[in-house]
Amino acid sequence: MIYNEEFETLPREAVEALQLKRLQQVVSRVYHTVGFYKKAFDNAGVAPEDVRSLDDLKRLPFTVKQDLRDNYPFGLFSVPMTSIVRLHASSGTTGKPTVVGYTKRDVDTWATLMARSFAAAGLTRNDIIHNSYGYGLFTGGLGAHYGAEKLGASVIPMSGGSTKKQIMLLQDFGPTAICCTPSYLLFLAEAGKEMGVDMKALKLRVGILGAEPWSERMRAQIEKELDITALNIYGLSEVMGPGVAMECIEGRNGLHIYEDHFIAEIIDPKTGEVLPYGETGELVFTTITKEAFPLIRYRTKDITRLMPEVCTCGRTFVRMERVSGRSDDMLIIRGVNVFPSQIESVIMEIEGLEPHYQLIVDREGSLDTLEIQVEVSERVFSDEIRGLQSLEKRIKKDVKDYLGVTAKVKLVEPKSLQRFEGKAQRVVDKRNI
Ligand code: DLL
Repeated sequence: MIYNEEFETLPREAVEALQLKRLQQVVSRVYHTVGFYKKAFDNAGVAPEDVRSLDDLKRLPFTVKQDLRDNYPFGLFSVPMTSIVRLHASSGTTGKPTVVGYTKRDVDTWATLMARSFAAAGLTRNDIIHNSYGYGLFTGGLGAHYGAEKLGASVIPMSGGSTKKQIMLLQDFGPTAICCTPSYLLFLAEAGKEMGVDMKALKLRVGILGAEPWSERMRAQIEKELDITALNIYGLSEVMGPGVAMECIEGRNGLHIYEDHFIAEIIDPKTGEVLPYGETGELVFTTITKEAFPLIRYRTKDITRLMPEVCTCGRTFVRMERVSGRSDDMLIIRGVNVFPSQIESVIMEIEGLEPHYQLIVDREGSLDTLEIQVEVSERVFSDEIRGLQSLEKRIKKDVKDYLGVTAKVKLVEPKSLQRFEGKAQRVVDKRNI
């Protein structure tokens, strides 16, 4: 079923006409309401009136995560706080998170796009949706929740964690769909098996999986272990949350971008030049209907390509290929976004540690692991073992408290980690996704 048939099957010319109209409105609005954009446009020598065609979008400057950080927490909002009904946040590159806000209408648009996404997965009001995305500042939980309710389905607001309870509810409540990260679903499949549960016999029919990179290989494994259809959902907090793009059950090849709300471009991450359809590069989004927190040409750092070919499902929105990587060093560990620079900030706050560290990321079974190896100072090294142990504990605790990830910590001798002449290679990612 197509949830918003009127919009989702618009002829291309109509999509583009709608995009242009909405783009012109948003550009004019941000110019007049957000100091940051006025300055950025003025510096680039463009005015809102210069946007006469969609092609003129490329004259506008990019927005990057650092801009969000510089305007922390609410500096890029385009409405007064009295109009904001919801805040979410995700990882920034260092200490502070990136904060996003929504008006009532924004929350409703988001719910609609999530309802569209569920419908694209073949779900209706007759379905029971088990939602294991985390509820809280992360957009996954509440985003999927509101969409499921909008669709009229029954939603189980399970959130993450409590594996045994998850398995119990999957058996007892008989949900027909599950929302979580692909790696967590594999983990649940393993855990269920260990508990003696026949995971293939559950009523689950479909998984709406995203928030981290995954592969066709993982899809095949998930489908085999659980006997379901595994579909890919994409989104990012800055742009909205989950439901920016979604794979349809008919095509299962690329994710339809909701182009009546977002304009997507692919750029060369080195030069910023816009690349034609089909070429691989960094995905850039402009939001054209958001009220609270519109974004102009936001660089996602996600690497993909756009596929304009018409899909068998009847939707006319362009598809993006599954994200193949990032153009920055952000890691996603068990669904939590982490920048090496954030770990560095935590380490640098702790006395007795040297600024030499390495992050080893791996996957044990279906779960990501992170090991932080860090050099201690000569003084600490010659200390007694108890001192070293409490230092390890402290790092582990701070990383968990500030960044929300559990890490193994290994203190190593001074000068034992590799040194680099150019850019330091801090991360060794051994995951074979
Ligand atoms: O992860 C929103 C979301 C929640 C999407 C639930 C899908 C499902 P952030 O925490 O801001 O938001 O992280 C956004 O996660 O830039 C990508 O790098 C990555 N990501 C999200 N979905 C996918 C996906 C949510 N399907 C960042 N495939 C994005 C690959 C994904 N990477």
